[in-house]
Amino acid sequence: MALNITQKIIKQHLVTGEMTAKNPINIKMDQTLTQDATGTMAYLQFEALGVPRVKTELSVSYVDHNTLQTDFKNPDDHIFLQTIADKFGLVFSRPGNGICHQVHLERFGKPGKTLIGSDSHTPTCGGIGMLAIGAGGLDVAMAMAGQPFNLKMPMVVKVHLTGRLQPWVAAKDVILEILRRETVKGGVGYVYEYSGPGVDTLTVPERATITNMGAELGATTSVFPSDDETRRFLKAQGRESDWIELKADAEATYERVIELDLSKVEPLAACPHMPDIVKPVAELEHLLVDQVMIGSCTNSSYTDLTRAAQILKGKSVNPRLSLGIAPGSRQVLRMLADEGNLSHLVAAGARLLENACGPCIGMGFAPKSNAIALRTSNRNFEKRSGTDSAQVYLVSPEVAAVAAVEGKFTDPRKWGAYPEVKMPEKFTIDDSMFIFPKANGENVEIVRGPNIAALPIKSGMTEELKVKAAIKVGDNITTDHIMPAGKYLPLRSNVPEYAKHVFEGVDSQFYKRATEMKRSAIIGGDNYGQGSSREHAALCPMYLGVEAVVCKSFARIHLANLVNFGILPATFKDPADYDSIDVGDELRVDVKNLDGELVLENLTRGKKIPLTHTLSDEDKVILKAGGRLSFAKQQAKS
Ligand code: MIC
Ligand code: SF4
Repeated sequence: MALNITQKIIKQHLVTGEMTAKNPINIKMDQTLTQDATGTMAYLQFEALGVPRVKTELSVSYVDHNTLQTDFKNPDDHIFLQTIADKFGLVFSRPGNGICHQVHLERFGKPGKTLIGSDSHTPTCGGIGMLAIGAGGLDVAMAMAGQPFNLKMPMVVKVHLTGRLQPWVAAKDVILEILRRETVKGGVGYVYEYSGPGVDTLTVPERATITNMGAELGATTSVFPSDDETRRFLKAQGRESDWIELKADAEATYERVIELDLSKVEPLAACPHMPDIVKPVAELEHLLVDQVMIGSCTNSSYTDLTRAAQILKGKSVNPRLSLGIAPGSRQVLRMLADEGNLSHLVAAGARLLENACGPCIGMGFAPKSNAIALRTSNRNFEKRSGTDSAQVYLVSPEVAAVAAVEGKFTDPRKWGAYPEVKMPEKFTIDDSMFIFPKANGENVEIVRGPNIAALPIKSGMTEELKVKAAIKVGDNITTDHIMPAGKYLPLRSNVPEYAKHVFEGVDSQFYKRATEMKRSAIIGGDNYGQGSSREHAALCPMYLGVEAVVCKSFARIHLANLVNFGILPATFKDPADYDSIDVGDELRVDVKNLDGELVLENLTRGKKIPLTHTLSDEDKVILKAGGRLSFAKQQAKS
């Protein structure tokens, strides 16, 4: 049978299940990655599983989110992660080495392999032909323990690329164009697989920009073929032996096909406050700009920043704004320095930020009140930048650099000659900021500072959920709405403290109300839980007594996280029933039997509301046990 790339990789890694669309399958994970903001929790969970050593081909623990170190909390997390890595056999990427996705692409990603990461932008490595999937930390912990990853067999969309990008048009514009067409929920249940003659014209970092932001479509992942370009990239990274060819069979079939002529794409911007509100830059030229940030795992590669430097060479940053530069990795930073491009950036007045996530996750460099900020990152959710009133637009490094000089949105195509930047034949390779594991970690002592709180574990599900509606929210609620990051990010390893901020920006009374209600439910609209993979968006509500989320539809990773933490995820059979529940209503759901439809009784209004769910048999057992960790522990005992 003719197979596409997604099916080929899944087939090679299939442990159980049938490869028919939407069917539950289990696949073996070759590699894992974590970052510090989700990693501390993932390793606490891994520890709880009692497995002495990771069982993957490669597991890497990165530190890139919490690097400001304004007090003991971040460094406590770092040393905890370093000692954990040492003990359990992981590679540790030290703070200062770069953003997990960029570094993984440079140093570890391998075509044809599977990767699971506790960060929603893990699909970045799809740019190198990996099947790279973002998940909650607990799913990553299970993969490190050698368990296969459970998912629904994805449907595959073919994105057929033709033509070639015009000067000043970038990979960022390609993914923005796809987001414009597909929306932030259009990708749920799908893998976006790129093909066609246009693929040859894109470098690996360009492909990685596209697969990175496939996360914003809600997609399971995105993947490019592994071809000569992939081979050149790996060779330049000193890893040619990691290359294999990977392409779809000529007769492979797809669920849908998207045609995209690269030569017709124009410079685009995602407007506040969603990545799919996309407009041509040419239509935004009336807008003055107050801040520009070039960086994040989407656009911080060597070519991105070298091009920005070439645009800024001999120019000055406009006095009305500040330009921040956050290179994606130490490799990128060193090469910028060695080739003189760092000097152009600094001479132009750019402010050099650490090569980490930084402003992308609201860690410093917040814009001023009501600012218009142009950022090359992937998410422009309200308040994420750290300034509630800021308006963040997502753009390519080209558009960002030109705006930094002009002080306003400017269609870069008017700007003269497009600086040509070649992919290097050899990247500067320096792995000295990785700590590779010792053969035996038995005697390593794990260092736990006061910020590392014990892991809350839920007891089994009761036969009947008798809860009160603690909050009712609209469509496209992100995990940033549920569990704000930014200034609270240092609390990631301290659930009791972090839980005080659940839904804070949406409803400041939520914590108080949920605590008083003791047993509660969340009522949501469409695409509930989109965005980040942070399992705290399930874990912290669980800690506050949330037992069910009832909404119109869910985002994939968040749905899995809810199951993992023992919260029932159910959808309205008839979306109109959303209107039949209000905050404070008393609700009852009989969950003795999770097979088939459920009925929610709104006791306050005397109304019966039919609910549906997409739980697999395994999910049901996990929910009954009170979550995946309780389930795994029960199994270990039996
Ligand atoms: C993000 O971009 O929102 C994050 C921070 O990288 C998250 C992970 C997290 O919440 O820790 C993600 O994308 O999964
Ligand atoms: Fe870091 Fe931002 Fe990428 Fe998330 S999206 S991994 S915060 S750079």
